[in-house]
Amino acid sequence: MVTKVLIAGKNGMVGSALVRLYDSFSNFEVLSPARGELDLLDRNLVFEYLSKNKPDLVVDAAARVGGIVDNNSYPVDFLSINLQIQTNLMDAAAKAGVKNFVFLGSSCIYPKFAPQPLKEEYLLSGPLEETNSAYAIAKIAGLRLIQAYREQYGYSWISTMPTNLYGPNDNFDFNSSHVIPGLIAKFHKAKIEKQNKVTLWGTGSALREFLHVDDLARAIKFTSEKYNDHEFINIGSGEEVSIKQLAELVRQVVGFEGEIKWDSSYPDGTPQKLLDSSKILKLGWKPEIALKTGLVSTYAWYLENATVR
Ligand code: GFB
Repeated sequence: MVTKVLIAGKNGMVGSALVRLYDSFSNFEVLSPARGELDLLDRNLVFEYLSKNKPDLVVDAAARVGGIVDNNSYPVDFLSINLQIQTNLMDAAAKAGVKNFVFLGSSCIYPKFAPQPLKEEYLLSGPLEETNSAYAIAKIAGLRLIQAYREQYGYSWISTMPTNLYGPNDNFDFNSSHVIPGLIAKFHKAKIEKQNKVTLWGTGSALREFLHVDDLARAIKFTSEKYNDHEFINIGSGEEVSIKQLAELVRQVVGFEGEIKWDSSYPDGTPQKLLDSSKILKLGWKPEIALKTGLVSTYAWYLENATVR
């Protein structure tokens, strides 16, 4: 029996990893419309597409995402666009009778000072991190809408809560990217231009957990088949580093030999956001790509594919 899976957001880092994974299984038919074919902000089009194609599973990997400075600069985009995309997809999927739906949260939506490691029940237990509160509220609304569809219509739809992600097909733009692609691009430019220093944001003391996007794709397929609960489920690697340690790792991988400076006029954001992933680990999933290995392969992808500045 072939399962039809719709991957929304196929050109993004998560969406493209999901397409890579599901394409490798002969018992899945992958629908991965690009924005030109299915504009997720056009509610009527989304309803038409879902009722015409009737997928068995929808994974919403489409969102307006970005690093700390991007979030801080465009709160309207992060709130309005994400609310529209997720609501259009879920409402259209419900109308089309889609059996399974996986929504993605993000570890940055936990309270700024919640106890670590973060358990699922800590969500909404305290004030949000200001730099990305618009994105957080949009994502929290999406988690709640999944639960509402379970309560009101009995759907077995679920939400996952990934930690900070990195990998191929990420956004490597200096200003709008997340930290790993940002550092890869900055160290690489400094290396080829023989600069003697690179200035990074904040103090470097923030702690972050990182998961390779191919590990996340496997976790999403795993939970869509093995997990069916009202509560969302954390997906983390358990591998945590300070941004200073990360900068050292990326510097070695890229081969930059100059100095690293820190500009504390930029925000550090949440001091720490390590997930407690014991629930998914108990179910039998585990991460397979160690950070150093993932950094090496991501830099190789960058050299092959990303337009080098
Ligand atoms: O990955 P990042 O932008 O987002 O920043 P968050 C992580 C940490 O790296 C922060 C520091 O403490 C940054 O100050 N950093 C140092 C840098 N140099 C750089 C640099 O050149 N670029 C970037 N981007 N950071 C995001 C949320 O928070 O987490 C998003 O804003 C999203 O909404 C994401 O959910 C997962 O990890 O701080």
